[in-house]
Amino acid sequence: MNNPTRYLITSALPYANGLKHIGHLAGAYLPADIYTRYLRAQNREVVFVCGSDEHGTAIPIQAKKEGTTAREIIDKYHPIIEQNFKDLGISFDIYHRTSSPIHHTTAQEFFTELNNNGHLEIKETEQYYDDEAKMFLADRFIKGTCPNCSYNNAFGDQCEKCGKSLSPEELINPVSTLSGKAPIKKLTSHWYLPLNKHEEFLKEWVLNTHKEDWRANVVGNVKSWIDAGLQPRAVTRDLDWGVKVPVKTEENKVLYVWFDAPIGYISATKQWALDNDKDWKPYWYNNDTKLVHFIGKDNIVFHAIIFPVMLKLHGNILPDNVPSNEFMNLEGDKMSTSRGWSIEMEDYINGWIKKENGGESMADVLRYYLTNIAPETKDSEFTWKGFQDANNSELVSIFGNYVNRTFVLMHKLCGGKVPAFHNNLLDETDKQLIIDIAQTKNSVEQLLEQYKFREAQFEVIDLARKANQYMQKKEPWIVAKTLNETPNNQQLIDNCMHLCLQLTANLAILINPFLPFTAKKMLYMMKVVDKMLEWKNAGSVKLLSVGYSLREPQLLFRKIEAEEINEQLEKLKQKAMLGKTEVATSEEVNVEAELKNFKPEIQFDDFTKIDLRIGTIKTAEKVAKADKLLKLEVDLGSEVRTIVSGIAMHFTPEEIINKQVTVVCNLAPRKMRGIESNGMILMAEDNNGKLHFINPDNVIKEGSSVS
Ligand code: B3M
Ligand code: ZN
Repeated sequence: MNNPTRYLITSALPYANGLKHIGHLAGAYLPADIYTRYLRAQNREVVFVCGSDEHGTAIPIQAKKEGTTAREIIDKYHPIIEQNFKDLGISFDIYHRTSSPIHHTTAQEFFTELNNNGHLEIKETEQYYDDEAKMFLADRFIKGTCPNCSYNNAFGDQCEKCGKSLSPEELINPVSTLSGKAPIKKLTSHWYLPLNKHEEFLKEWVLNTHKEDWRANVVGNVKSWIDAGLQPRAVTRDLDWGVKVPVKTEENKVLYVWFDAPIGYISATKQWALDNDKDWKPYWYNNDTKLVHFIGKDNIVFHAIIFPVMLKLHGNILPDNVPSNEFMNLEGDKMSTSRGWSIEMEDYINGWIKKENGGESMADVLRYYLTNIAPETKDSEFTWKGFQDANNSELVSIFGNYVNRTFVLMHKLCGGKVPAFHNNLLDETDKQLIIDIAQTKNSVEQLLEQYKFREAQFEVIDLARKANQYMQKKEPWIVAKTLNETPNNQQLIDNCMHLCLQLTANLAILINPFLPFTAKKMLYMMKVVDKMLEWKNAGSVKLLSVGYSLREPQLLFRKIEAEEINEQLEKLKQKAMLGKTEVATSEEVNVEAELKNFKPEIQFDDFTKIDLRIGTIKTAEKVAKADKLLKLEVDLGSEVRTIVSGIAMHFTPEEIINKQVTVVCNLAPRKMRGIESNGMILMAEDNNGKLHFINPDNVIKEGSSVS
């Protein structure tokens, strides 16, 4: 679209069910941020929206894992993810939540309008039902044997072993993860979006209109869905967590998460407009709005097929582009938080940014490397060695080194001021540099408009590379040695430094969308205001005025040592080991596998280090604001200990008074919710996830040791 009046940029809404890793960052957030920062520098009207996706079965499943409620899960992860994005310089205009009332009403109104206008169909089907939990089972709540690879722990919607998409009906020996029992089939009715009726529209719109300007992977993905034959998609679910279906029904029905989540872009825009006294409607209804959805590869069908059909039926505008990346692997393997093979944004922030003074520059280093290896057309790979190399041999040696040298020399040879420029002494090398500056601006601009972030960033670094070569060729420090021998020498030095400084100002403008923290530092060094970063200034060599005095240089990037990289590799390995045990002990994995997997052998001495004693629970009370915790006073004969135990979901305080328990007495004290816990109660877990105390068959003296 040429010359839109306004831009609406969206990044996929991450599920607020856990930390997000740098592969997510590289896919849907960093490129969107670069694009938005570039548009803002152009003074275009732009709103950049995102927020937490707080519905779907991902949330209650995580709640079950953490022994808490869905509400607690979203309230825990939403603010963490929001802060992580901030720390990495992702500049959303709003980071909204799909649990907000404005989202619920927006999604309900959307559904009602489609339903009232006859765009949805109701169908009755048989679905799996857990007769014990009295609940229809969402796909993720059913497990069984994969028909494809015989893995006996496949989910109802996908086998994580072989990757095949499944429907619950295909599973062999399905089991409900809620009760552990085989589910029964029961009739239920749902609303469907008949995608099959919109095939012609999709063919024309994606495969024809956007054949050239959308990325090949997106067009290809849409084509394969269409070729396979589009089917009606259920847009409601039997579940009690989500946006309630705004029609009276017998069961608890909610909108399917993939129906409500993209509407989250609309509700976020509404909230942004309310907060900023703006009108949201033009963003979703006017044809002169350019809507761009930045997403990860596995979200293509939702943003390029399903949501556009919904938007069309609802009378909204359609996205102008849906840039989607391929996957970013990590050190030779697929990134996965659950397997521990990942670098969480939180980890990176704690390990690199918060650790050192001026650590924001480490946010830029990550941004730089992720863009450098952006999987725009094919899968790519993050390696810590690659990260180190990109920093040391590009950011430090090329960009940082150039800016630093320019400032040091300007202070040394030109009195700390922007020197005059003598046109009469302009030579071919100078002329070429001036051309390079203007050309870089144009090519960066063109590449950004085409969502080619990796190449665009390369152009900026390439300009710094050329600048280094220019300086190397001019050697002003050598010229300075013979200052009095040739009459023009100071003027030649001035010309060189003048151009080098103008080029530095250009670098600040051009790097700003990619490395905003670095651009800020450069502004400080040049003693200029934010306005200088306006895109229209790029390409010019008249940005800094003659005679203006500039600050001392600041270090833009520091070298990364081999030890730091080895430390990260070690960390990753350890996390992967922990990740594996976590997966193996989570309730999601079948009990059989868990029973078979004994821990590695230990020596008798290791065992005798643990001081196990019998105690009696004297008092028990709930811990405020912690659904899982009980605070216990446990009599151990010689003393009474305070122990905080995560058993509140399994026992009421009253029912456990005077129970005998086995206590690990010499465990280091730990603070939980501000209460110091001095020991741990041993529990056994049965097939249904219910906890049981380990106690003697007859009441015995408190403090008796267990061995
Ligand atoms: N939460 C899936 C994901 O995080 C989903 C995206 C919603 S975008 C409207 O991959
Ligand atoms: Zn399989």
